[in-house]
Amino acid sequence: MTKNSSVLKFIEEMKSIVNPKDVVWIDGSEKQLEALRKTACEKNEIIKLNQEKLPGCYLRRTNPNDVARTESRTIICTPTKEEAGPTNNWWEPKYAYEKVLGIAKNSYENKTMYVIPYSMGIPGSTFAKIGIELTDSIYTVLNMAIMTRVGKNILDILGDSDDWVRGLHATCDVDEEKRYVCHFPQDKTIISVNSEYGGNVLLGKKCFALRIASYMGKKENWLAEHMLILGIKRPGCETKYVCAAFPSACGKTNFAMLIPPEIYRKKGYKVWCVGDDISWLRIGKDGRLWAINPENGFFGVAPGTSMKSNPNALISTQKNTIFTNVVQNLDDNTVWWEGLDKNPPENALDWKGNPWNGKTSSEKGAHPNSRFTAPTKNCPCLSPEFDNPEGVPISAIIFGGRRAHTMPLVYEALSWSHGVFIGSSLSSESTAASTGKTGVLKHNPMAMMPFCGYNMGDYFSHWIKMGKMLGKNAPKIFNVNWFKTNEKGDFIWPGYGENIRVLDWILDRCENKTKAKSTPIGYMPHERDINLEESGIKKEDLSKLLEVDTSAWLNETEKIKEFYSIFKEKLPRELQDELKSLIFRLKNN
Ligand code: GTP
Ligand code: SPV
Ligand code: MN
Repeated sequence: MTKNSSVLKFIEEMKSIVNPKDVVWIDGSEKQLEALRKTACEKNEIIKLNQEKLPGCYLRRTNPNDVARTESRTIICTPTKEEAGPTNNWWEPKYAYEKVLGIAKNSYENKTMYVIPYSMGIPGSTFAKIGIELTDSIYTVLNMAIMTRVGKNILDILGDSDDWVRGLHATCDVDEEKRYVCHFPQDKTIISVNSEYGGNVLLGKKCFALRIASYMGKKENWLAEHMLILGIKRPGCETKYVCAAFPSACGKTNFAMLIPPEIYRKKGYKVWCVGDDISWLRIGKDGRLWAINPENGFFGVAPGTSMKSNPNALISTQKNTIFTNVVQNLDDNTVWWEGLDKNPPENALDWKGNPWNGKTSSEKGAHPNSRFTAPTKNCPCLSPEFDNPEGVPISAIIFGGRRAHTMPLVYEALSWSHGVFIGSSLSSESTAASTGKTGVLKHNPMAMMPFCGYNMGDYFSHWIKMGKMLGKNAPKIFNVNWFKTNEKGDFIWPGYGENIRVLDWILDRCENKTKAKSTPIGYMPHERDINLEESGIKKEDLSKLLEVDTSAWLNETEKIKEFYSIFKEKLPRELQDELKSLIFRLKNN
């Protein structure tokens, strides 16, 4: 399919190690993909679902030891440990290549090597980047064909350039003790062994579009971020775009596809989804910050997705979708998960494939990190700008985490460097998106802790530098928290569609349409400026949501100080100063 010598050389090298029986190039045609689906069904790798109710949809059950990203086995391989920094696992590249290629050795024996040429971003556009993933897993091929733009045309665009990201995925024995996801930013190479789960093996996603791309962005003055992109049309205004970084399973897909409550819809509010997980941001010719979504599909959390919480996501999954680790309803061969509706199937198989009765079982039927892989094109609120290779201009950047206490519903940064401080000090309770205990409060700067491909201290400096380059065009920065709880442990804020009420205030601030209250932590809304019309939200609850508890915040600054200390001299002066100023403001309030 190509004469590109760097591509052919890489494939030959990898073939000599993993030893496949044959090589199949993925050309992107529906005919080839359909044949692969058929083969995967025959081998029981995927299950064809009810084609009348869910046309083009399939179910996959992964090995129960392989259901989420494995951060402890995700490694940045750079010549020095300092380049990877204190927040990443590090291996020396030579050691890493020997180790993981040793594990992959002969692992394709009697198997086919699939060669997937793909583009992150609109193929051929100035801001798109090309990758080639080699895999022995048809499930991975089928997912990549949804999540990225795959096919022969990508090789044509690449021509004889060697500017592309190399990827090898070897399923091996799905042995969790030998599972590694290695990144070599200097070599633009990713090697993943012993997993078949999403973020570990769909190499275009977190591995390339965040870890490798963040390293490229540092060198080339742009940003690769774990951010959704949405457009919001308000009555009498042109559509404005915002980016939001929330950690995994903290609400990006939901926010990106928000449906405003009726009172807002009647007034003419409408939200458009440009992306739900990853943004590539660069400074445009006009000096503003522009964002593209480099992906072509949604790899979304299934549990909790319903016609009530997120109809746009649910509708996106009704055709040409792959479901992973959800419940199979045996009555009509469809799927189910916790939170889909109040009517769990009684005659079903759980995510592990064991008989499961939703009415009587005390166990969950779907894995908490079960997912759907759905084409973006299915999304009813997909932005008309999704296919615009220039992307969209960004008016605001929003950070947010899952915080039961301390963090108010919304506040605004005093400046770009204060905004970088807010992003850098983000913490959030851990979720099922990664292996390990859930509900533990962890630092997660810019929601990028598991995804930054270089020293995070340098990453903070890069953010500061981008602000200087943007100057007066820099978007305003905000922080939100949908997850504050009351004494009973229930969420105070209703969330989902109601989040438009906060977004409305954010845009008013961007357009200088409303004054804010100065507080030690930043600008905050006056209570009267959050519109509670027809929300059922009580005034006293809003007060609770907008509370700033000085002693809790001083405690917070202690934790930030401790976290910052790991970066040593790499921590930018600006952030140290911001922390000092925050403490000063809190103490002198
Ligand atoms: P990744 O795909 O892992 O990056 O996750 P994500 O950030 O896209 O999160 P997603 O939108 O899938 O939401 C994850 C979980 O948070 C789901 O269980 C949602 O139901 C829940 N959630 C999302 N938005 C809100 C909200 O506004 N309020 C509350 N209380 N829960 C929410
Ligand atoms: C996340 O965990 O942030 C995801 C899912 O979006 S994964 O692709 O597995 O990273
Ligand atoms: Mn994500």
